[in-house]
Amino acid sequence: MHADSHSAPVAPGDWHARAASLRAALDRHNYAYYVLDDPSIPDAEYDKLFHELQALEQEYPELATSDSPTQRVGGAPLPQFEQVRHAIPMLSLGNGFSDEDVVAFDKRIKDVLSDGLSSETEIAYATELKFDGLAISLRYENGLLVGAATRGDGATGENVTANIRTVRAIPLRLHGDDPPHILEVRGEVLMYKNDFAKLNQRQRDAGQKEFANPRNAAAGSLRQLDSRITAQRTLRFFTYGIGVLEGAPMPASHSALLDWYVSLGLPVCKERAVVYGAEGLLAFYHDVGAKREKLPYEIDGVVYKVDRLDQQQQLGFVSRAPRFALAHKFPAQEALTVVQDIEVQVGRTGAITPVARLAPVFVGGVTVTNATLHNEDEVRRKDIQIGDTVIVRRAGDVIPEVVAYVPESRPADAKPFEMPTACPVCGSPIVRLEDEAIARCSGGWVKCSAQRKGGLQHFASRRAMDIEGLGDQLIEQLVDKHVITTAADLYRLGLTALSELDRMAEKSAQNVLDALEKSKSTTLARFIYALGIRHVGEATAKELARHFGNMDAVMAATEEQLLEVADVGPVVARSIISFFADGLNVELVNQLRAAGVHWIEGAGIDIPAKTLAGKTFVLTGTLPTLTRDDAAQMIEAAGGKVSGSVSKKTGYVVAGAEAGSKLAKAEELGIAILDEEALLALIQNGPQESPEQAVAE
Ligand code: 9MJ
Repeated sequence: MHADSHSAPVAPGDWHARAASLRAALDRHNYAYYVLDDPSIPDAEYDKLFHELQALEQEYPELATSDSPTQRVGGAPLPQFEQVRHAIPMLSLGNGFSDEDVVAFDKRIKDVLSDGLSSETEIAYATELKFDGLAISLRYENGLLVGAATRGDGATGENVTANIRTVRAIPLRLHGDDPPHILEVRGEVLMYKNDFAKLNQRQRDAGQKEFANPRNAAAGSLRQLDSRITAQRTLRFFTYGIGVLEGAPMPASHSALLDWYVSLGLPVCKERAVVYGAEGLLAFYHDVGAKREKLPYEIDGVVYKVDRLDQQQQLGFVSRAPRFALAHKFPAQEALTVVQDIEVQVGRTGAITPVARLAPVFVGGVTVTNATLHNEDEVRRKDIQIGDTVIVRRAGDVIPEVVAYVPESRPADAKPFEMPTACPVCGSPIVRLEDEAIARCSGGWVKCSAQRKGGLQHFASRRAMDIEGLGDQLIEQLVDKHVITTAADLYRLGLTALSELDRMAEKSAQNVLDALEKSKSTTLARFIYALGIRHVGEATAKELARHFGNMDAVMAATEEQLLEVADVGPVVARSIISFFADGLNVELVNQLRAAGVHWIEGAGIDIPAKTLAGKTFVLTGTLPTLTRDDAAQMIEAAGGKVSGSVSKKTGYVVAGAEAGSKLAKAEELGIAILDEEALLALIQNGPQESPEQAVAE
């Protein structure tokens, strides 16, 4: 924090200096937060400084300069937006969708520039992200923001200056002592995904219409006639272009232009590079594609621009798009299609999920025919009906979902969804508890084969019993053909029964049997998780295993005892109690144990309670007698944690035969290395303090 940002006592008459220092401090914090993405003070501190400046300016109005952070709050509504003519038109971009398009783009450019180049020279390109927002032009005169306009049709846009002033990522004054006489900065206004989610939550709470996506939310916020509303929405900005420039030399390249913008305090996205040739362009495309979902904002592709501005000029324009640039689009994540029907699916806990059956549509790189509608309330809230045209979204590996319907396209015979009263699979009544969003089939796994299948699929899944080769479809067949009912039946399967199934050769049947055999040796935490107790996820299962150390104690635990476990609240505790109150579930556990499913129980090997509390272990290589799971289970039972990678925070690395890079890293960082014997001793006795530590504490 900066010394001048505190409310120091100020001598009367020094108000000017105090206001200037508050303005500078607030600008700096804004810049750190919105441009550098590196907050310098807590929000509450910022607010304190802001209110101090506001109070000062109210008392002495002559202190309120036009670039003061207080002038971002937004004023009285405009009757309409004024039209603004762009001195230099705002361009659009040509699009490419495939590797071939990119290769052709690079070739076109090489052909035009061929005069001055040898045929081997690769073109230098500036690469950046293609933001999915609104293009804006900002006008700075002598460093001061004086105007902002939307792109409009490229020649004429709308004057949105009052709204743009509320965007804290946009400097009201450029940094540096020698700003250009005139600078028109072009870039994109957008909304971050988390700010979009918060905005929609607020809209929901206020009973107002939600926005379909961050782009619409950004557009809706920027095109508000009342800038006080814009001020309440967190908008961001990234620069990527230039219009008029007077009173400063034009940089020689696009990358140099962006570097200059950085020095002027303008927000420039860090995800950019200079690359060479089509190969460099495609590598950038794939790099960005891989991190797309993790970015805090939405992008719909990447943009390539010939880096050298003299070459850009030589290339010129085709219609209104520059020949020197290409937008390489990702497959669209949203598409329009028609809801042909709404059916319900029954999950492993009986949860009833309405699912939209869609006319097939290509979105997010695959053909989608179903999309989740989550639950009954969600269908009502979004008012999705059968026959509607809807926006379907598939982002990354996320399950496709219906975002919204298109009101103009609703047919007269559109049919609202009705929640069935009986389970479509087993006919048991569907019930919905008053305070729950989810309706459930009341049949349980005994009556409802959908729940049985779901439960078994969960039991076999990788993070539960990890039965390799026992996939969802195989389980469906086994249940449908009444070969199995419970998880215990899985361990009674024989080669003949399995080989008789569709698409099951004897070899794969044997593989499944081997996997079943292997799965019998497990950990208590995995076993608890595999049971599929409602509200008991992986983390809770681990805590239960760590706390109780053995299965019988978990099954016998009272609500009070369960509440002592980290992670367990009343809802989880009651769910566990009611699970084991059902004799069938207790019998299932006993049958599984009788079938040979086993684990190392904390109590059985007498591990002292918390000898390893606070210590993190990394396991690597093959230990002489313990499997890695056994070792992990013992460490966790003794209160330690097991991690997958070595860092400075790692307490010990347990190394067996053929340990690899983790061992090397541990040696490099000077982390204690244990063999199996040393690990067992440590678990029994706890860490022995070294003499220095003893003194230090
Ligand atoms: C977007 N939308 O992110 C341009 N754009 O350049 C980037 N748009 C552009 N550049 C010239 N990164 C015209 C439009």
